[in-house]
Amino acid sequence: MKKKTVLVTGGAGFIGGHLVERLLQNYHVVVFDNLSTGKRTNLPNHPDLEFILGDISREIDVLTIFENYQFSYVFHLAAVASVAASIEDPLLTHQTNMDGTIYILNAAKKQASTLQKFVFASSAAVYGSEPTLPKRETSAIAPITPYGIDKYAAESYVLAYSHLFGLKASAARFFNVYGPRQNPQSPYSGVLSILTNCMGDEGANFQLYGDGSQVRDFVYVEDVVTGLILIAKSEESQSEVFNIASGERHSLIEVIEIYELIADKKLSLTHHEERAGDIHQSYADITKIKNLGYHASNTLKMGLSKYHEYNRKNKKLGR
Ligand code: NAD
Ligand code: UD2
Repeated sequence: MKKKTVLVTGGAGFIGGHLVERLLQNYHVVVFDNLSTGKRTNLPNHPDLEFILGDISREIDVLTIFENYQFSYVFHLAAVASVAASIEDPLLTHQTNMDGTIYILNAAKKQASTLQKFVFASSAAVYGSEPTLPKRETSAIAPITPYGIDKYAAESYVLAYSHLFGLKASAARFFNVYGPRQNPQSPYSGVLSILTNCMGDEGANFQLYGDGSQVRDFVYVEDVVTGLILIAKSEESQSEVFNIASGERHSLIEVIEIYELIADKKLSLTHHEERAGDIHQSYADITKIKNLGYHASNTLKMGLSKYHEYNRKNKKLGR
């Protein structure tokens, strides 16, 4: 039987690459990516994988891909994923994160009768610094960066297209995602990618901003993939938005203690002023996605062990 075709925009990125790997078990996958932050090496060589180099902020690129394929599912992950970049250049970010999303929605709308689900990658950044915890999907929306503003606008568009044009669509708000192939190069990279790098490097020093009491809900990338596929397959998810997180909460100090046990190493760290605008606590209520059958299979300890092991092996291979 012919396999169904799935589109993953941003499929060559950190999260996209993991999603594509899982989807290839059952589907023909088309990745659409401009490789601005993504890499071909994030993707496997597989007979059911097609890579298309293109830019979602160019309408012609988007129209062409939807003219050439009939998709059963669309996972829209392509974005300028860095908050710092969105602050530096809000307009350029907006062209990808907002305009690009509308181009994709307009094209997907024409396939609404056969498209089984359009899933949009949103972010916990939509909740901003409003302090009520845990964050539920019904919590106040108060984005404080161009990135968060565009994510909320884009997810609202996705749900509006569902109501207006019968597009079967849902959105997922990821909390702090971590795991193999996350890029640790920028000071604004996810803290666990930086920490993992430090744990695997003898001379490295970790810079701790604030006193380490800040709390986050770190979710392992494989669990994000599980959540995305569950949302795609579920009928109840239509026109709804879901938090994807682990449901665990840890302070940075706790995370460091857990990591030191896993790596059997004392971390060298220096203390620095708390970052301006840093949110003290962020964690999710995941009841809504649990009601679809989700559970995070990886505790923080399990996820960090896998990530550390992956890094160790790659270092040995000189990658
Ligand atoms: P990433 O930067 O690794 O992936 C984004 C991908 O989109 C890259 O492959 C990049 O090349 C591609 N891309 C960017 N602009 C494009 C354009 N104009 N046209 C085509 N492709 C383009 O980031 P990630 O962490 O894998 O994030 C994936 C999605 O998840 C993003 O939408 C991001 O906003 C969202 N998200 C990530 C996190 C996290 O913790 N990593 C948290 C919340 C939400
Ligand atoms: C996350 C997102 C950010 C934005 C924000 C919205 C990531 C990588 N960042 O920021 O884009 O959506 O949520 O709330 O997903 N830290 C250190 N040392 C380091 C790096 C970080 O102490 O070298 C601290 C940092 O000050 C913060 C915590 O670790 O208190 C987590 O930092 P982060 O950048 O991984 O994630 P976060 O939640 O601040």
